[in-house]
Amino acid sequence: MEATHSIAPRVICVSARGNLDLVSIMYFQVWKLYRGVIAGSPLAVANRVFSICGIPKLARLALELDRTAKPFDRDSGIREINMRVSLFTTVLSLSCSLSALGADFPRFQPQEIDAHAGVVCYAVTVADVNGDGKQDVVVVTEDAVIWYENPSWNKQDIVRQATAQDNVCIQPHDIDGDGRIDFALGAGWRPTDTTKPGTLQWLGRDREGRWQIHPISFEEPTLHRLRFGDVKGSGRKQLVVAALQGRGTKGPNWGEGQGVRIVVHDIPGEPTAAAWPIEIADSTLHTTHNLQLVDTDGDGRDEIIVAAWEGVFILDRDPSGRWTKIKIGSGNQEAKPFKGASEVKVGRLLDGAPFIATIEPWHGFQVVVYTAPAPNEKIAAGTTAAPESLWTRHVIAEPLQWGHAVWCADLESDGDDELIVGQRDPNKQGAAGPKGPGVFVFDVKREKGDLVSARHTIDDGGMACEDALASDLDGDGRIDLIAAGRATHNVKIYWNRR
Ligand SMILES: [Ca+2]
Ligand SMILES: [Ca+2]
Ligand SMILES: [Ca+2]
Ligand SMILES: [Ca+2]
Repeated sequence: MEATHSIAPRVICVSARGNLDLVSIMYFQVWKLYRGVIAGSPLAVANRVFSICGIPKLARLALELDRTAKPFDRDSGIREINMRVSLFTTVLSLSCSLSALGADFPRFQPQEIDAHAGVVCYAVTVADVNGDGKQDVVVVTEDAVIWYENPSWNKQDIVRQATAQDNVCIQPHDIDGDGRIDFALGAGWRPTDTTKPGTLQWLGRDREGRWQIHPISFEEPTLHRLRFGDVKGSGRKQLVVAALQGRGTKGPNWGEGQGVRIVVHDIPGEPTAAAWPIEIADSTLHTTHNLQLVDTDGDGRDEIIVAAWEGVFILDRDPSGRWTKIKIGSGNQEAKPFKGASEVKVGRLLDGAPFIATIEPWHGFQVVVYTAPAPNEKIAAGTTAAPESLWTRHVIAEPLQWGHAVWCADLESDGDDELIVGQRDPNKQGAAGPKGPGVFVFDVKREKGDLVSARHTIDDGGMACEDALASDLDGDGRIDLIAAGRATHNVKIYWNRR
């Protein structure tokens, strides 16, 4: 019930924007939803509902009306409620312009917390490193893992010059279950060496709080991305690791030869032992540049969404341990020399239907959104999606030189996810749109059956973005952006302000 209460009013209010008759009807529905939850008159409920929906102007109006209107008699029934809703919407129409019904896109205030973290900031994530309840920022550079303490952003090393250069990827998880956050770290990054393995390790603290490096056995060359998730439905997370290239493959046609082994590691009872049990989720795809673990079908097991040379795929494991691969996105197969898709994240449209956002082709120049064949259709193996039924591909922006980060989050608190895109290189001279590199947000909506998107520039030129993510760092309910740079070497927070 909690989920319904938190999501439905947002959806209803957003759907109703621009149509006051609808506002009236929808408000009544919202009121019905909330009357058992929030004490007080319908207008007090409206105040709460609109506050939750992120429409402060309407929330204040409701509060004002509630103070000035006659006391509401709970027994006087639906007619009274309807009359008040009618009064409410009439006053609305007089008091608010239609534009005020829609929340404006937030302003993102930049704060550079490090002007030079390293030669290359390969990855950025957030985790509560010191256990004070505030998410800290963690950055991986070629030779260090650094954390920045929220809110001073004081910089401290976790490790430096203690792992095989270059470090390349990181994810937080309490691996040893001691209540303190640990990190899985991929290192030994050599992008074209498809014979010698990269190194996998986890970083945890001893009793005295000193960081220790624990190697994990790993055989695959070009270790590139890792994620924690429960792909087995065991109630405990596994560590899923993807290399970039298949063993022995070479460019420019990286799509030929042996595929990448996507390796699922169980965290053993004694995680400091290097031999973590593994199984292979797939070994047929090439240039698997990124992956996300997400339970798209609500069966309690995460699927692996992977962007590859061959397109976008879902890898799903059934309880017996059998893996199924479903192609859902074509990727860009026309581009040369690189093909397919490189970044990938799942988001939600306002109607609740999932979309998948990618950069295409590999290290590409297009921002692409895939929508499911039918709204709300289940998308994993064994469900209603027919194998090989590709999702609809929408190119929502191009060119965008060397797109290198995608994240989905509801930055406006209006019920749907926006796409956050990090661009690593400047656009070619004379190209349309922003000059780049930078950070851009795309607001994607369905409109009369089509997908439309609006671009918002967060940073144009000040962030050669290698990695980015979204997280509410100051706990004000608005989701902030964090990005880390390659050529700019920097780390920035973009504070989500109204
Ligand atoms: Ca903290
Ligand atoms: Ca721990
Ligand atoms: Ca699932
Ligand atoms: Ca949104």
